[in-house]
Amino acid sequence: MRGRLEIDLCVILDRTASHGRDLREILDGVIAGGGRLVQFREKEWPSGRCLPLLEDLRRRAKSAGISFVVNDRLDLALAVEADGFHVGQDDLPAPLARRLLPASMFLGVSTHSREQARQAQADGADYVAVGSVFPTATKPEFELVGLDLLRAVRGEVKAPLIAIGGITADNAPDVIRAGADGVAVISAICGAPDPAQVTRRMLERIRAAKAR
Ligand code: TZP
Ligand code: MG
Repeated sequence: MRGRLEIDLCVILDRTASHGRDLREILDGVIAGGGRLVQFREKEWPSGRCLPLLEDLRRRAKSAGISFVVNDRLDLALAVEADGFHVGQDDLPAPLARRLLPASMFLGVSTHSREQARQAQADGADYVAVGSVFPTATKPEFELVGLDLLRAVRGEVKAPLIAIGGITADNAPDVIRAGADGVAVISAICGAPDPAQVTRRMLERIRAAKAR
């Protein structure tokens, strides 16, 4: 079955947030900074166009021994034998995804309400993402849920919780204190001049908040 995911920090590799920089370069920085989990997210390119880049990213992640998740695109997740697959509320329904995935593959589900988070857990999600916790420019149609929803979901859902949306090294400790097990970030790292340095700093701050 599935092993264990280290979810302190999930860095989402998103081409449009990387301002023309190669995602390989960003992934190398994340690995150098100690990142243990990345997700590939591509909302525009068709699958065939993604594949050479995705295969390279997957290879790099594997040789560094870190976990690799693919957002929304089941064909691509299966093609590169990703460690996990992530769906949003408008993507493939989680129970169907769970049924189509090999038992060894993790399933993550994005949620924006208590009901959705409870449902994601019931549907077999290995982790539940909650957001957008803070305002973000990365996802134009984001639903702002705030730290209050995170606290409420924490009280009702035992599955690991990943907070997403507008998270930075500065506010990550607040998110952990509100009950998240980890955070997912796009712009804070894909848009940073030095992704390795921000990865390192975020991990330090998250781990310090958890230790308290
Ligand atoms: N889901 C909820 S908010 C969000 C997604 C994919 C975008 C997060 O991006 P950023 O740049 O870390 O705010
Ligand atoms: Mg989606």
